[in-house]
Amino acid sequence: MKGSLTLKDCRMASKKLKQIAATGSPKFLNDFMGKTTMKIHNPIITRFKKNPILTRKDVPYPVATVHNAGIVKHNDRYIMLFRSHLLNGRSIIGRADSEDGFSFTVHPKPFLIPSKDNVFAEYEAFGVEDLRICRVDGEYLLTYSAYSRHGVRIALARTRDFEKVERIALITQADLRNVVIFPEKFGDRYVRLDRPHSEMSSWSIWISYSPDLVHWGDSRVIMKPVAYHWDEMKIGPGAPPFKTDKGWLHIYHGVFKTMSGTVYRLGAALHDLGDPANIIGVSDQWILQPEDPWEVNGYVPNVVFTCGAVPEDDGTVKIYWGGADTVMCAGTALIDDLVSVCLSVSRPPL
Ligand code: BMA
Repeated sequence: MKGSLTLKDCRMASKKLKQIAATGSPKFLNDFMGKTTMKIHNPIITRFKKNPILTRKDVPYPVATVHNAGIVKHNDRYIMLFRSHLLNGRSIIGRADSEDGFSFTVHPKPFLIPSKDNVFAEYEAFGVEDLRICRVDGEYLLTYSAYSRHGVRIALARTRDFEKVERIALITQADLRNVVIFPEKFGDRYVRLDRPHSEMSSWSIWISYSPDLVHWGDSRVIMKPVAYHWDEMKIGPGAPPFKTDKGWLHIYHGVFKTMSGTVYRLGAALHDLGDPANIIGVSDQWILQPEDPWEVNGYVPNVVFTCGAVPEDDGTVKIYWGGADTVMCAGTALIDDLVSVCLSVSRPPL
């Protein structure tokens, strides 16, 4: 298989590891892996020097946390819709805006709180969480977790201007989370990645299709955790996928269980441009793990969790993540590096 290691690779890796131990990290990842002609920078994601970019102190109403934000560039401004725990432990969504993608100002009032109307009131009663923003057909589709005594479902809303928000439908049953919608239709259908819960199988990434955004089906599993691997406990969709020359790039999260709790990290997968159910490469290694103090310690320790990334015209992508379910952080990566790590340092999707 493309990207699998031979005995020679392992010997070379062992030699390189000794060199690294003696001299520090290599500048390029594949100096270590020895797998591609294209160089992949190490680290792949460069953290913004002034992380965290947003904390509860920046919010003009009382909240315990600021994390797991969806982000888009709208009319040359970055709009961040972030999750906050209220002081009763339930979550709402706030809005912050930025000119440069790093320095954000929070709006005086929350963006989305649990609905008081019709069916949404019943299913959002315990809070709204982890919103993703997916731009499709010139409007923004918002997918978020709706919590209630019945479990967790995904609600879908739409906006054109981030002022007026219209709830469309609850688009899953319980229990399912982390829905991201592709920015384009395939044939005449919308496509989403989602993550059902299961007692029999480790939680995996699925794909589903819809003619109208409300009714979804033809679901099937396309990516699973790998045993004794950084994502062995569960994986889930992260940021809505974005288009590259080589495929749709999806940054997802993977979880590993340790003796002192779980570790949430980020990984990357590349989906076929014409058929997103076909995954053409998954990075064998994580692309980001908790390292900064505000990622290692906080409301939930050892978590980096993404709901949004903004690809730029200069070949970079800004990636945003919640640190320890407490603060928002940002970093940048070369899109080519993310594509290369999926294709050249890869593991099977299933
Ligand atoms: C997941 C979700 C995320 C959270 C993560 C780590 O199950 O609840 O919102 O960031 O756990 O606590």
